[in-house]
Amino acid sequence: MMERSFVMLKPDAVLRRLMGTVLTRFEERGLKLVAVKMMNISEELAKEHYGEHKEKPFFNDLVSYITSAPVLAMVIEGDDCISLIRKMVGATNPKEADLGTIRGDYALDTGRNIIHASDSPASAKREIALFFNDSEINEYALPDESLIYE
Ligand code: IDP
Repeated sequence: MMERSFVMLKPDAVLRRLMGTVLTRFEERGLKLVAVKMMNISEELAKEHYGEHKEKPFFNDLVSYITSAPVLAMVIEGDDCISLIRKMVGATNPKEADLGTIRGDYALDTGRNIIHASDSPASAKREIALFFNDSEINEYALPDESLIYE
């Protein structure tokens, strides 16, 4: 089923010049980027986005980290792409992430794990609406879709 996921390269990915490398992985896999923007997240948006963790001991550090420099927020479209992108991203703790995953290849610490990706269709819907207006999401066809999909 065609899905959209919310993906965000966190400040460490931006500052470490990993944006191109990570975007290339999604593009080479055959996924379609339908919205991308660099932005500074306000404290309010950070707290809303990570609301489910507000009682956790790492919450304040997480909000500081995510607001410390720009992020690259995006919407990615593809067949069953929410779970597929989570697989590509790897485990939350990069030391436990498989090699070949984004976190497993480029990160070491849970608190600096370079990327966020929606974990379910409900989260994707909520997160896309938090970061993007409908008018910022681009609908277009890729010319090689018949090569990517059966
Ligand atoms: P996820 O990003 O793999 O979905 P979540 O459990 O939803 O993982 O946690 C959200 C984010 O909060 C993580 O990506 C990481 O940046 C941060 N985080 C989670 N657990 C810890 C922790 O124990 N210490 C520091 N940061 C954490």
